[in-house]
Amino acid sequence: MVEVYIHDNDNSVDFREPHNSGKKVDLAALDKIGVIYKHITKQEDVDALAKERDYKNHDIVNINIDTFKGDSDAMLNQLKIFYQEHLHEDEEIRYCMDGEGYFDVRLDDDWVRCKVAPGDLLILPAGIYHRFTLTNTNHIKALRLFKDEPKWQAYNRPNADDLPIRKEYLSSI
Ligand code: KMT
Ligand code: NI
Repeated sequence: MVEVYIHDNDNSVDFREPHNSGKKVDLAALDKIGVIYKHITKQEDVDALAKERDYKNHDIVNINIDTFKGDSDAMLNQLKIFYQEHLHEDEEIRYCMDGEGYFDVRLDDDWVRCKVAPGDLLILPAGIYHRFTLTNTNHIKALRLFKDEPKWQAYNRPNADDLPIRKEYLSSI
């Protein structure tokens, strides 16, 4: 089951550590910023949700040291990219199948950290600033659902502040 809390913003510690400030965040607060959480155990229920929301594509990613052929520098470099604060122009769904990970979503000056485990599913609205990292177990297998073709284009903060999708998001919450 997902654990949600405010990140402690202590950047002297590896970003894969919990960074739990001790301030809990409830699912209603996530909902307020447009993030929907569900716990789903059956793949067919994930498929049904994807269909209902008109998703057309998906992929499965395995992120662990083997993905990078044992090259921990290469893994760290990729993790640093995932960890840059950014947004996308499409809503996206992430479903944890195995392992665990942290999805951080922006709430004003704070990061809300969502620790996902198998069965946890997050719907991130278009235009929300977010970032991702593995936990210190260094392994996740996740299903990524895309509305259309995967739009990997990531717009980093603060450059993305002026995008129409950012303004739409802000006026939606
Ligand atoms: C994202 O949107 O940041 C990602 O797809 C990261 C990997 S999903 C576990
Ligand atoms: Ni992203």
